[in-house]
Amino acid sequence: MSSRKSGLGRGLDALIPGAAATTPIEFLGQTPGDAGTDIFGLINTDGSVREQLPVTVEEMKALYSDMVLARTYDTKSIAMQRQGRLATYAPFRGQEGAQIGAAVALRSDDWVTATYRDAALNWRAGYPLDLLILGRIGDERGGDVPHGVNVLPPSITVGGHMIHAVGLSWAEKLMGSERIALTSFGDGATSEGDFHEAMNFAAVYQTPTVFFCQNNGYAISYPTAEQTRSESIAVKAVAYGMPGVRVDGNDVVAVLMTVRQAVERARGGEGPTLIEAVTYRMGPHTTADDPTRYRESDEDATWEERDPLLRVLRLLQRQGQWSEEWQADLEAQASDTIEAAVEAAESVPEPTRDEMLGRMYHDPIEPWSPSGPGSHALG
Ligand SMILES: Cc1ncc(C[n+]2csc(CCOP(=O)(O)OP(=O)(O)O)c2C)c(N)n1
Ligand SMILES: [Mg+2]
Repeated sequence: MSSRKSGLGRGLDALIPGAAATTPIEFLGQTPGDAGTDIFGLINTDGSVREQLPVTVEEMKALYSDMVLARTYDTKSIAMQRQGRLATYAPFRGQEGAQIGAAVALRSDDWVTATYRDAALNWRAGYPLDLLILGRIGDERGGDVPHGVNVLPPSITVGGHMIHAVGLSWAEKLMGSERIALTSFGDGATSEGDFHEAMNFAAVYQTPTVFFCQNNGYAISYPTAEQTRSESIAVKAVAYGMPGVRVDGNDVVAVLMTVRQAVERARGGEGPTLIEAVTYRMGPHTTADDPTRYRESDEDATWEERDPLLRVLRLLQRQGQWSEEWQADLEAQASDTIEAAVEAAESVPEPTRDEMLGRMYHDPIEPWSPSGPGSHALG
């Protein structure tokens, strides 16, 4: 860990009762020479902590509970896909710490634009679970986000949603509101033109945007090391004129602190930040992928030990805050919540032909016939 002190982190000290904690802001405002290689982290894999954490025991338990729900959702979704009840599914096992930490740092009316792999982030930011599931069933009404939930439907297009976050946050800035936007994307998305356009525009116009990259090691089968010649993803921020920070994406508290600081900068009119959460996709790219074809066999074991849930479980055990009964309760509650959401999603009647076409065209096409106008849309 770096011992550099930028002095920019003083504002955060108030959030750390009695602690002189290192803050992620130390990694912000780096110079091109040393940018983006240090990783900010607070919780070790054995559950010991490097410094006093800026969260209470209750908050820690709530973060753990959210991660348990996220993992239960992931496991259930894979099973449902295997049963033919969901379309292709993109697992996020191993990324729960990054996603929950980021979402918890937001205000409920902040904007979120995220990906097909961000179910936990989207859910924790307010997207109803049953609609997430409905979307995975293949029903586009899963994208009908309720009024007041400022989370866009998950983007399947890699990188496309980053520019939406910049536009939304720019609009909020022009309207003089305090709302900010967080956009979540993968390491592979940084090779898309949209990433560069979004980063440049956000920096030039100082939009209140948080760029949250989950570097999970791969873009499908393509390793991050071959995705870019940059030393890291975070270092790319330097060229655009915004701070870039690298954080242990499997450390939910470190992610929470880092995103919180970036959010505070954005809300305070200091512009965008790029965060690289270093993590690992423990499962396949999607349920249609076989990662054994492109991964080293010992890689998974290394990352099993860095599991974001395991280290918090160990931390709670060290503090005498964990028991088997509590764990069983959490899992049972998570399972009930997810079963209820699945039931809600599966009880939505199938859309009629008119409903499907009505959502596709502004002016409904009548009479519709297999060879008539608009028929190409189904071809
Ligand atoms: C514009 C576009 N190009 C290609 C694809 C096909 N595709 C789907 S996921 C993916 C890899 C994305 O990798 P990354 O950004 O690291 O996200 P991850 O899947 O690892 O979460 C690709 C190339 C797509 N969906 N959209
Ligand atoms: Mg990736």
